Amino acid sequence: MLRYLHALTLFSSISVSFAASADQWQSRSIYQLLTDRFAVRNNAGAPCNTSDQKMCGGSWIGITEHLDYIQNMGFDAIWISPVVENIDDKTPYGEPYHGYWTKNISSLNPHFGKPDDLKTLSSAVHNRSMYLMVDVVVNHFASVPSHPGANISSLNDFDLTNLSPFSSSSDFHPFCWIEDYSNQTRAEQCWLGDKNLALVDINTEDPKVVTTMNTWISSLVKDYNIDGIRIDAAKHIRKDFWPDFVKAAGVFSIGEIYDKNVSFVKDYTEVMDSVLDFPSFFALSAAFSSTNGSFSDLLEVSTASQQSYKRGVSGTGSFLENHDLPRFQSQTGDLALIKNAMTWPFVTDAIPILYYGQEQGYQGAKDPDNREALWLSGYVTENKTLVSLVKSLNAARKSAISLNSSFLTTPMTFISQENNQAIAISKPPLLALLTNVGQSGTASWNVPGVFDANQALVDVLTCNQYVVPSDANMTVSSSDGSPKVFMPATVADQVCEHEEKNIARKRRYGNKALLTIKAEWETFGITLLFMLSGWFF
Ligand code: ABC
Ligand code: CA
Repeated sequence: MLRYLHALTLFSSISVSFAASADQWQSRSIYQLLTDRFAVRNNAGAPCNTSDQKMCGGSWIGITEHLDYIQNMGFDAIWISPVVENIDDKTPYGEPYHGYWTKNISSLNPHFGKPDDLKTLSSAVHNRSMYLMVDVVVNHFASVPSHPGANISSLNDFDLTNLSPFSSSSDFHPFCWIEDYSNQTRAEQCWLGDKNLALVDINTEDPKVVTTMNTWISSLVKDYNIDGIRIDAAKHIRKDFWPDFVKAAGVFSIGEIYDKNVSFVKDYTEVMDSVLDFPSFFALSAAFSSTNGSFSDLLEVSTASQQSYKRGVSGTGSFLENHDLPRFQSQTGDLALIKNAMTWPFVTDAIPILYYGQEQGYQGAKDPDNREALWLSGYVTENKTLVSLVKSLNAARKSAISLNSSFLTTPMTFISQENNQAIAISKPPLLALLTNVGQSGTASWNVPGVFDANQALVDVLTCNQYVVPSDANMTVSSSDGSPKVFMPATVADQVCEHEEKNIARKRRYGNKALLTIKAEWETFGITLLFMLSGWFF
């Protein structure tokens, strides 16, 4: 039992203000996309040069037309870019194709479509029993200074009259750049952005401003039937602003608290439903981006998050990439490392979030290169290793949820390995074996007592079978550094059915799983018998 060094048990059922919605989101799997870059209407072959930082023509209709692509990978929620009208000035950072440069919160961004198009997207998402998450920016509006590039000394350096509904200086905090992110007062009351393009900080201490924001979010959610909100720059507003805001939204809220310290992020889990798990992201990325990465930070951070976030890691968003970070595949081309890192968000207590394009192997580094147009990939799904991986991971998680009613509420446990380049994560009925030895390395895991002796398992990533030894002590190795995700064969077969059946079969036959061949022939024989009997009688 000493091996269970990181066995985590802290998961309390403290009452959460918006428990129902958070609970509903817990079983979901989210595909994050940038509206301008995911799909153009009618699949037109629009060019899109990411370094130009210009609008490429993606739209809500485009998304609606490509929901099959997302749903077929097993996602049941999408997170789209902010939807409100943005500034239309020319800036040194190009056009607001990302949607974060708010000009007017009362009207929608015409580049992404008409209000009816957003309603159509929302209905289409719901018709597929999927959820819609919208990114919302409360912290700031955007403004190009009257003399871009020149030093700014006050709000007078801006023409605020075209912003709406806030356009008087009392609606904004007095000018100052944040400069020091560790000074919380500055982080909340000074400005993001720079002298080329300022993110003019809203005066969220003013009760009139607060009421306007709460009324706005309430209407936005209702008008477009939104199921969840991702709160941009949430750490830049005083914490006690958030409870009323998320209550006004009335749906699941997940905040962006861009910081690697659990001790900093944890407080925000008290004032909104959930947070994007940045601390785990930093540790995850470091653990798998090279064969020298360390798992001890990842275990430490995960343990700390389980213990300090209000609902543990449950309900937080686990991600490997987003639109602000260099893509993982810009840091390593080692397929084994990539597959291991991608597996993590799907096998922990969190809600998995996949940033569009990762499944297509996109390698853009930092903003703006990490915002490639997805249509340039042709949305190809056949023979795409990472698309298959994502499909299997989503299917495995769904199967686990349906097999074990307490899957979502049972905290994961880590089973440390003597070899510090391997790690096992148990979340019954899933057992994930991860390693960072890389594609030319060999990894091995020793996992005692997680499954029953002689139990038949399947690694859902290869559909290979494995029978637990009679002492229940699993010893598993991987000769190409690939991850493994084991499940009981009874349910895993459904997951493998999901995959291209023939490829899975070939793999199994290749591995001389004669029992499987026999079983399949038996099924075939019985089916034939039934057909013949139907014929004769
Ligand atoms: C534009 C251009 C860029 C150009 C930049 C100067 O201007 O596109 O090419 O380099 C939007 C757009 C961006 C745009 C910005 C500014 O607006 O998407 O393209 O950049 O005009 C959110 C969104 C993000 C969005 C905004 C603004 C906010 O996800 O897409 O940007 O609405 C901070 C904020 C965070 C914000 C992020 C971009 O900046 O907190 O809300 N994201 C430290 C700070 C963080 C800070 C981070 C990055 O640096 O603590 O607060 O995030 O600057 C760890 C530490 C962390 C530390 C990291 C780097 O290291 O623990 O604290 O983070 O170890
Ligand atoms: Ca602020």
